[in-house]
Amino acid sequence: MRNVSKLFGSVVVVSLLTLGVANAQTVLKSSDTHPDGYPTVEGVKYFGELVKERTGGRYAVEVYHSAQLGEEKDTIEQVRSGVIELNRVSMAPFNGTVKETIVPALPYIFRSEEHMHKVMDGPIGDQIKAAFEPAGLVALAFYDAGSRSFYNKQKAIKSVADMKGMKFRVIQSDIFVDMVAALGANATPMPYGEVYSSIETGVIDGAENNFPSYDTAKHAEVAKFYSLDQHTILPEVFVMNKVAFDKLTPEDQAIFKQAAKDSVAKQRELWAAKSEESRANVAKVGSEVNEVEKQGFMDAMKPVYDKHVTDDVLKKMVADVQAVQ
Ligand code: GTR
Repeated sequence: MRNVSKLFGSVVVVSLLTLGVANAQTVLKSSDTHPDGYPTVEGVKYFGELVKERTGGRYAVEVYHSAQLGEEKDTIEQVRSGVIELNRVSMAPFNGTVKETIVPALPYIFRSEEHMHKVMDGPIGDQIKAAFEPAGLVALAFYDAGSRSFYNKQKAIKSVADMKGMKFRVIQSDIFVDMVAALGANATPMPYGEVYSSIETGVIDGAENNFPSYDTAKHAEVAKFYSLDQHTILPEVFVMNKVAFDKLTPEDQAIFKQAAKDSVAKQRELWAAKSEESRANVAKVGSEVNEVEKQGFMDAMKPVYDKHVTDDVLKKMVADVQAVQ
């Protein structure tokens, strides 16, 4: 009798499988350039857990970390065309396509991380999110990325004069190229995955990023001078393909949005911890961190604003950001 019911049980399972019940779960793919455990990867994983739980398992998220699906610019094309449904990337590569992303990418636009949070959590953040829709994307959340500073293999940069003639890799955005030029140095935009070997072989002297990236991408091993000019406090963006989002029921859309919102708090906590840990890690491999005469860097940025903040929408946004206390 026992064997019979066991057999019966497996018949039921097999027929459910053939009916497709076991396939009722939709798995959404998400990309990230960072390794497993990095705060952005963990933020999206947490989003996925919440979505799974709150949809009763109808949706799940699989995060392809460590640039398994390609470099950031390529994965942006993948999520725009719907090859993948989700993506966590920097906003800098969107500067040419989603004009409103220029504002948070401007050097020294934010006075502090608190100022950035206030702006991005409020109406200006909503305005930037809405601007992703014409590009075929729904911006679900902004995640923390600390501040970006220059690091290189030659010397400690203490003032703008020290930047002269140096070669830096920048993230793929014209704003960053123009910022480096305004500081008297040369910028080479290139994919993140090529930075380590380019510094090692001397194609470039260094790059610019936050502590967790400098640490986890091992750039500290090849460029030991990290100079705290803190030129940008540019948050990350977590996006979804708009066609895929529009296919969700209104109830599920609300679940996705709330889960994304809830994942922000989690990511911020993880970010704060990782920033400290990374600062300690880079010191262990011999990195030297120094303060910078920041006012000189700020004063040099006027041409960048003049060139990129051209129309009334952007001018108003910049004034609005500056007015946020
Ligand atoms: C990191 C960011 C990545 C990537 C990288 C880069 O701070 O989290 O998404 O944009 O910088 O410089 O390419």
